[in-house]
Amino acid sequence: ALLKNKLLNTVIEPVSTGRNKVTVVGVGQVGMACAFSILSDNVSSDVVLVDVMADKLRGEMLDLQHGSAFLKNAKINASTDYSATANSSLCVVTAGARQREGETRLDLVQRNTDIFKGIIPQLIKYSPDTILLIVSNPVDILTYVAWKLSGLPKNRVIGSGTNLDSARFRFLLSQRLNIAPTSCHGWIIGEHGDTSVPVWSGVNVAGVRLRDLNEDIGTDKDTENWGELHKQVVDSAYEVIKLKGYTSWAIGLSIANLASAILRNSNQVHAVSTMVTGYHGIKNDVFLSLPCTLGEGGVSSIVKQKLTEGETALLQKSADMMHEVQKDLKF
Ligand code: 6V0
Repeated sequence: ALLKNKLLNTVIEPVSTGRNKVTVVGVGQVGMACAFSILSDNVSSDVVLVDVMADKLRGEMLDLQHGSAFLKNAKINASTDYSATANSSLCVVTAGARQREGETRLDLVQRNTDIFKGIIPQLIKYSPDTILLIVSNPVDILTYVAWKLSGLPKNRVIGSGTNLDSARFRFLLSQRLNIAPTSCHGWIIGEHGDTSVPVWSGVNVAGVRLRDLNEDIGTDKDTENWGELHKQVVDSAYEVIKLKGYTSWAIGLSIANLASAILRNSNQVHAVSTMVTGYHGIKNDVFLSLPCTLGEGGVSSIVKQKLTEGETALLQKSADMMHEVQKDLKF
């Protein structure tokens, strides 16, 4: 008999798929940062990587597998064939072209839509009840594209949205106030990118609203120029791309945080891209970020923020822009 059979007596065949299986499509800078954060934070114990570049894919898989002894016994697999993704609870999609220096997120739209046509139906074929978490840019429009291509209910298709922008904003607040980012509360909603909306009316520390201390905060009238923080948030990705060529660590951490909320059914509130028709006077079917509770079913509720007229107008402008781009997309 084989050594294995001398050692082990089978009671039942082991269950092949864990309950928290996560597929990451795209093993570029962003996909690998997501996979690494998910594994090192112990969010999933069953991670599958997919890409079209077979060698790079296998190399990344082996490199992570070699670190298994330092992780909590996670299973790590990779394949160019989507059957390996079967029964994933969550599929994170990071595949596609990224911005080159000077290119906007919206410039990528048709290129990445075409790539999604080859990815989304395959994911759904093998995991019909999955949750899709879209990261590829322009993320809000591609979340709409993924929703259309997947046929999933809207609560199960989520874009990483302004979760990252909000984190960048909280970091900048923390620097200026010398308070930990987790204690600086501020939300950026709307489009992930150039027309995102900072909700200055709600920015607070320990429930003290900064606007009550400085009524001009975030406006051009503000002599302390706090509005600069939002400009920096908008410029963040451009700056990092200019300096190192791509962004990766922050988006990876942000995705692990979202994945954890979903897989642990925690009902944590995050600014993620969701279908916003009917909210804040938006009429078209577009995806934009609003604060959402996340759990096993995906988005379970949307927080109805009290926005000022100015904030609502900015959000509606983002929505109009999304719709303008979406209507010319070829599926
Ligand atoms: P990258 O390093 O070029 O990696 C992209 C990967 O996608 C490569 O490994 C490709 O082989 C793979 N790929 C391409 N086509 C397919 C396909 N049909 N099927 C499977 N895999 C494919 O790019 P990077 O990882 O830097 O960026 C990926 C995407 O994330 C880009 O669209 C970025 O703009 C976007 N980001 C989104 C962010 C967000 O906040 N939502 C943040 C950062 C980047």
